[in-house]
Amino acid sequence: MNVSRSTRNSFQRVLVLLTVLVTGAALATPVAAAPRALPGAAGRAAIQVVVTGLDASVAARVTVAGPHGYLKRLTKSATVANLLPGTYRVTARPVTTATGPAAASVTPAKVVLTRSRTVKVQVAYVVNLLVNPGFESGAAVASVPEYKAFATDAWTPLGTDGTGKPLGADTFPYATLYANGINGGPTASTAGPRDRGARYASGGIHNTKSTLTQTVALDALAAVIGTGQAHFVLSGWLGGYASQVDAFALTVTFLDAGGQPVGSGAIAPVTPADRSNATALILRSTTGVVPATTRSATVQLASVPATGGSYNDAYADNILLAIG
Ligand SMILES: [Ca+2]
Ligand SMILES: [Ca+2]
Repeated sequence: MNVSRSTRNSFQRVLVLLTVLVTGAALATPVAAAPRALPGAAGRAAIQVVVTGLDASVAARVTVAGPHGYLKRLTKSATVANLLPGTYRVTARPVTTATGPAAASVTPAKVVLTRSRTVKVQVAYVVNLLVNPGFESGAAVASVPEYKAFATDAWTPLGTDGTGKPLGADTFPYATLYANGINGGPTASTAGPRDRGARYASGGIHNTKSTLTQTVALDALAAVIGTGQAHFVLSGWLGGYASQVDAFALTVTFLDAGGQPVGSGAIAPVTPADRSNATALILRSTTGVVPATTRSATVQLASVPATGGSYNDAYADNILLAIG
C-alpha cells in the first residue's frame, strides 16, 4: 500500500524508539555526539527533559543523576538548571496509563555537561497494549511444585498432544523463575533481556505443543486504525534450551468487529543455530500496517512440536504489541 512520506518518517521514528525501548540500548549506549548547546543558555549548564507519550494526568517517573550524589526526580517535562559540569544519567521507570502499561526510551541516556550548555533529553513513553507482558503476574500453581510454576495472568495457557487435542491441566505452559534454573533453563545471567524481572514463560511439562494467547480490544484506537495508516510493532524475547528445537513462534492476528481475521504478523521461532546451541533468549520483532477494520488483536505464543525430553523448553519474555 502507499504510505505518505510523513507517515513513513514518523513511523521510522517510532521504530527507532521501540528498538531502543525493547533492547534497553538507551541505558547502555554512550552519547553518540557531543551535547548540543541551545541558544539563550549562556553561563549555566542545564538538562532540558522533554517527556512525550503521556497524558497530563499521568505522572512520568524520570530521574536525573549526576556527580557528587546529585539526584533530581521529575514527573513531567522540565529544565533542570544550574548544574555542575560532569556526567549525568537520565532514567525513566514504567508507569501505568488508562490504556495500559507504558515504558520509556531515553535519548540520550548519558549526558556530559560542560559549562554554558543546555542539553535536551527526550523521554518517550510508548504504551504496550499487552497485559502482563513479562509474565511477572500470576499466583503459584500447587499441582507442579517441582517446577515452581506460576499462572500466566492475562494469557490463556493450553497444552496439546501436537494434533491440537488438549491435554490435562498439569500439561499447561506456565511462568517460572529465572532464579530456579530448572533443568538448565534460563537464569538471571543467561543471555536475554536486561529488564527480565523475575519470571519468564515456559512451554511447560509433558505436552508436545503448547500455546499462550491474549486478546486485546482496540476500540479506543479505532480512529487511528481507521485511517489505514496505523502501524504495529510486535516483539519479544524468544529462546530455548541448548541444542533442542523447542521454541515459541510469536504471532498477532487482527480481528474485525465480527471477530473475523483481517490481517496478521508473525515472528519465526528462534532456532538452536540462532542461539549457537546455547540456552538463551533473543529479541525478535516485526512490523506492518494495521488493517483499517481492526477492532481487536490476538497475540499468541505457539510452540513448535517439542522433541527433546519430557519438558517443552520454549521460552519467552517481554512481549510487546504497540500501535502508532
Ligand atoms: Ca519477565
Ligand atoms: Ca525439551
